[in-house]
Order: sequence, then structure tokens, then C-alpha cells
Amino acid sequence: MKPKLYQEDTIAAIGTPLGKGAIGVIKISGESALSILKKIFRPFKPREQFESHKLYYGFIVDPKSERIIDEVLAVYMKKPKTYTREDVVEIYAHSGYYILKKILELVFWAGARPAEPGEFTLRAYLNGRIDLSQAEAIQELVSAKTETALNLALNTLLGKLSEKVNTLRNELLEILVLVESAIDFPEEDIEIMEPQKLSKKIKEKILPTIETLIKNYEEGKIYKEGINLVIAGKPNVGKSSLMNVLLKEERAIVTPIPGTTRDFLEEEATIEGLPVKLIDTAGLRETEDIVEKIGVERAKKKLKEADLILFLVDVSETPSEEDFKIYQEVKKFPHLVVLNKIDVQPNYLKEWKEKLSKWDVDEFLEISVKENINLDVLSKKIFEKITSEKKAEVPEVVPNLRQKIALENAREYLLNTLKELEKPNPLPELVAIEVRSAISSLSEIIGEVTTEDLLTQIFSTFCIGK
Ligand SMILES: Nc1nc2c(ncn2[C@@H]2O[C@H](COP(=O)(O)OP(=O)(O)OP(=O)(O)O)[C@@H](O)[C@H]2O)c(=O)[nH]1
Ligand SMILES: [Mg+2]
Repeated sequence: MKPKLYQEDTIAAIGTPLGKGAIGVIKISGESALSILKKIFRPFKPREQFESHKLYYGFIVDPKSERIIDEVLAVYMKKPKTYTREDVVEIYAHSGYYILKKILELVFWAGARPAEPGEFTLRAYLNGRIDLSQAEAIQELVSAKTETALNLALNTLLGKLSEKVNTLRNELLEILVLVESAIDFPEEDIEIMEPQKLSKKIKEKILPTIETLIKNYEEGKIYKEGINLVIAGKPNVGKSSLMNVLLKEERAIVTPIPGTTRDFLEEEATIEGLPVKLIDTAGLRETEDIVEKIGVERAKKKLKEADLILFLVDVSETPSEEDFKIYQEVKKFPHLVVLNKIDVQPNYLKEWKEKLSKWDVDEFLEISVKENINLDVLSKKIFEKITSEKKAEVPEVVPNLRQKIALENAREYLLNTLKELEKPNPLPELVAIEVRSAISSLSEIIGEVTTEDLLTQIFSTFCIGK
């Protein structure tokens, strides 16, 4: 039986970003897809029948007047070998806001209704072409900003997470069969359940797989979600200059005047394949300037949100009390000390090194933003710091937060199962309840067990036309 969310009607939407472009695609899915196409499309060579999965050249017309709206390519794809497993029509038109809107209006007039966000993918899921984890992977695939994030999304889309979850579920189902036979035939006594064997299987096989997946979430998270990298330090040490080179763009204003940056700036960048939110901050100092004061307060707040702070100092000047004070703040968080302006001659590098050793700093990096010295080393160092700090390796499959929570719930139920199994006289009824709950938690990951609310929540984050 189809879940309640499933609707039989035909949906349509523009599947490409709105605006001027080479092509814009209109997608139609449902029973009336073909009849809609026939109403508004005139193939160059007139025909009655459309062969499935074949591209036709022709014109979109307004059937009321037969006036041509656009010159297009169109395809009819008969179910089930389609994205939604329903009949699908796609029209490849010229992309312009007005053209696409006009064609879409005709499609609605001919019998479709506007698709909700994510509704095509929802139908693919409800019709059993993909499971819920794969549907979510489609969203991750589109929003991937780096190669690694893309690969992780692809692995899930290709079913690697589903495979692991299904294996776990099958193993638990086997256990459940045994436990339930112990309930059905109590006279056979508890031995039929073989509690020790079951608990061994859970401990040695099932739980470790679940643990690994949970760990993968923590380790792989930064590749998907990225990190906050905050550049902090005294005024005029070169923070905004560093921001710009890391961004490869002249984003922040740079001047020789201390106090140039007064508010923080945030920009997305990629460093060694890691998605990074770069945050340039106002130089930290005591100031009477009201605007700058607010900037300094904001900069201090940003320190707390950082996954890594680049603490920048200027070796063309001697170490100061101000630097020391800032370092006392910075060192409470993950950080890297960076000595900038080593190109300036003469400089105070020697004094700085002595000072740093007094401050118990054993790791630092010398760079020059201006002369591009050691900036590649800095990128590598940032990557190393983040990945060792977070113990991040790139696992093959990385669950998302929702899936991780389901895994944690499954783990909890299995720990309860073990507790019962390890009692002198375990009650098969209690064991069965816990195992069933564990199975149901795992089923949530792939959407075997789900609620309308959850589906709405997941698919509403998709864009219209996906
Ligand atoms: N010689 C030299 N000058 C640099 C270097 N990096 C930055 N500067 C100069 O230092 C001055 C200040 O640079 P900014 O990037 O504005 O410094 P900031 O830390 O953002 O300063 P505030 O926004 O005022 O806190 C500018 O004149 C830069 O050109 C460097 O590696 N070598
Ligand atoms: Mg600045």
C-alpha cells in the first residue's frame, strides 16, 4: 500500500535555476505526462506515438492559438525506468525567465499541478526506486562544495550506507526469529534462544559496525559541513591580507592604518579540500572608538565559534603586551601561531621566537603574505591541525546527523538487549522488545519505518524541481 503522502496526480516544475542560460528544463511526472506533452508540443515531424526515452525536436505552442512559444527538445520516458518511476516528460527549452514560466503555465493548463519542493525525489522514494538515505544523498550531492563531500554523497547515493544498514537489520532479524521461537515454545526452555551465542554476535559483530558508523559521522562531518577558521590578532598584523590570499580574492579592505577592519567578514573557501568558513576579524585592542569597540567585542565572540584560530603577529614589530594579552584569550581554543611579515628587513623574528618559548608556544609558522612565503605550508598546516584535532580521516560512508541519531538509538537498544541476555534467566519477551526497537531505529535510516512529519521535514529542504 502506498503511504498517505503519495498522490496520483501529475506534477511539474522548472528543474534548472531561473535566469538566462543555454537551456532550461521543465520536468513533468505522473499519469498525464504524455497527454500533456501531446497537447502543447508539436514535433517537427508530426506523429501520433512517442517512443519512450527518445529525444524529439519540435515546438511548444499555445494550443489555443497554435502560436509558437519556443523551439525545444522533448523526451517522454515511460515508467518504470525513470527518476520517479512514473511516466516522465522533460522539455529542454531556451532558458529565460519568461519563456520557462510561459511553458510551465501551459503545462499546468494541460493538467499538471505545481510540484512541492523535493516532490520528484519524494516520489522516487515512495515508489521504491531509492531509499531515504539515498534521497538525502541527492541533496548532499547538489550542495557538495568539495571533491570529498561529493564522493561521500555519491557513496551514499550508490547505496553503501543502505547496504551496511540492511546487513545489520538482517542479522538482527535472525536474532529476533530465534528469540521469538523461545517465546512461542517456552517448554523447549531458554536454551533454544542460546543467550550466550546471541550476546556474542551482538557484541562482536553488530555493535562494532554501529560504533564505526557513529564514529564516521564525527570524523567525516567536517568534510561535509566544513569548519570555522578565524583569523585574529592585533590591528595591522595582516589579517585581512591573509584572508584575501586564502580566498584568492580581494575581499577585505587592506590599509596600513591600524583598525581598518571594524566588523568581522565571513566567506566560504576551500583549503586542501576542506570546506572552510573564513572569518576575518577586527584587530583586538583597547579602543575608545564606539564602532571599533563593537567590532572588537564581535571578534572575541568569533573566537569561541572557531574550529581553529590563526593567531597572527607581526615580526616587523617587537612582541608587545597587547600580543600577549590576545594570546591568553586565543590559547583557550584550538589555534595556530603565525608570524607574518618575515619579508621585512631587519625584523624581530629572533625576539619573537624567544618570547614564544616563554609563552610555552612550541608550534608556530613563519610567513609573508606580501611575498607569498610559506603560504602553501600554512594551508597544509591548517588541514593537519583540523584533521588531527578532530581525528578526521575520510571514511567511506558518513551518515548525516539524523542517521547518526538513529544509529545511537539502535546502539542503546542493543546495550539493553545485552543486559537482559546476560542475566541468569533472560526473558525472551524483553529481549524481543529491545531487538525489535533496534531494528526499527535502523529502519528509520533507510526510511523503511518513517512518519509523514519526518518526510515533510526532509523533502521540504529540497528545491522545487528536485
Ligand atoms: N611587508 C609586509 N607587509 C604586509 C604583509 N602582510 C600585510 N602587510 C601590510 O600590513 C598592513 C596591514 O594589513 P591588513 O591586512 O590590513 O592588516 P589587519 O590585520 O587586517 O589590520 P586591521 O584590520 O587594522 O586589524 C597593510 O599595509 C599590508 O599591506 C607582509 O607579509 N609583509
Ligand atoms: Mg583587517
